[in-house]
Amino acid sequence: SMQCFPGLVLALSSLLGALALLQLSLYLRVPSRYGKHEERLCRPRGRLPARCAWFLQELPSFLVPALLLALRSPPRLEPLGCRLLCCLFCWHYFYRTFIYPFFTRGRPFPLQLLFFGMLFCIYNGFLQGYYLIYCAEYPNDWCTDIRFTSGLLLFLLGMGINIHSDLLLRQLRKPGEVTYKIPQGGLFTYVSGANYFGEIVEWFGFAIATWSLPAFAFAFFTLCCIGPRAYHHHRYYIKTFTDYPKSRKALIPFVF
Ligand code: NDX
Repeated sequence: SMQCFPGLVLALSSLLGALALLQLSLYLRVPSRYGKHEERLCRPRGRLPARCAWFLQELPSFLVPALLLALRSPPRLEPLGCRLLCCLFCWHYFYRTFIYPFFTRGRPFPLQLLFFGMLFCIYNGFLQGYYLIYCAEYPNDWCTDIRFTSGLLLFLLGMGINIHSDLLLRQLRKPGEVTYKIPQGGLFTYVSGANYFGEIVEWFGFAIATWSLPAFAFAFFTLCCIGPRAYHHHRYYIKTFTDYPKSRKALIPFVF
């Protein structure tokens, strides 16, 4: 049966950190090619409807840790912290897999990126789940620790912002429409990448609540992946809409 190999956790987390840096260097200059940054001439054959694509891509991030949690034998009853934290991770990906895709009005998604996205979700789902279920040790009063409580608060706040912003973006289109408009309301009043801001806050909250290397590596990865994307969205809006609100920032309200 499975057990904790600290060296494996260290290796997988380091590789995740390295992938984050690779992403940063790739995507600071050019955006990843999906959504509004996809090249116009892309063959339609190389794409899948947004619904299927997001469902398939994100499913492993829910399934892998959920299965690790369910199948661990003997079931890990103590400490409570590990199961709770693993459930938080699964909760986000339950939303991202089973709710978000069914409402999206996004354009078809490139198959190639879908493949890498899925690999990433398997990798990260395994790393976070394996660490929390087989390796993490928390004191019995972790639930009252300032790291857990403040991290959980940030996680919930970020998730709220992320879901709300996803909703505002979706409402910009009628079903079947594929045009881009200026996002309004919520945190979009302050930043172009409100959904990304929420997601980043969420995963840093998760990292603080778990106080773990894998979770900090994932939060850093998220920052390097969608941070640059927020910047490219912002540039796209400024270029496309002459009436784009001048005071709006790219990612962090009032700052950047
Ligand atoms: N999926 C995370 N890297 C990614 C997919 C791509 O969950 O090879 C990372 C995730 C993957 C990436 C994933 C990992 C790295 C990959 C990358 C592809 C290449 C890269 C694999 C897995 C890679 C190396 C080299 C390291 C191997 O038509 P449309 O689609 O544009 O419509 C959009 C619509 N919309 C608008 N509608 C009207 N008017 C406007 N102005 C509009 N603006 C947008 O809203 C969409 O339907 C929708 C959202 O669009 P957008 O662009 O704002 O968000 P999107 O990027 O699609 O993300 C959707 C949500 C969002 O909440 C975000 O926070 C979350 O997913 N997300 C996304 C990416 C990564 C991630 C979270 C994370 O790292 N935690």
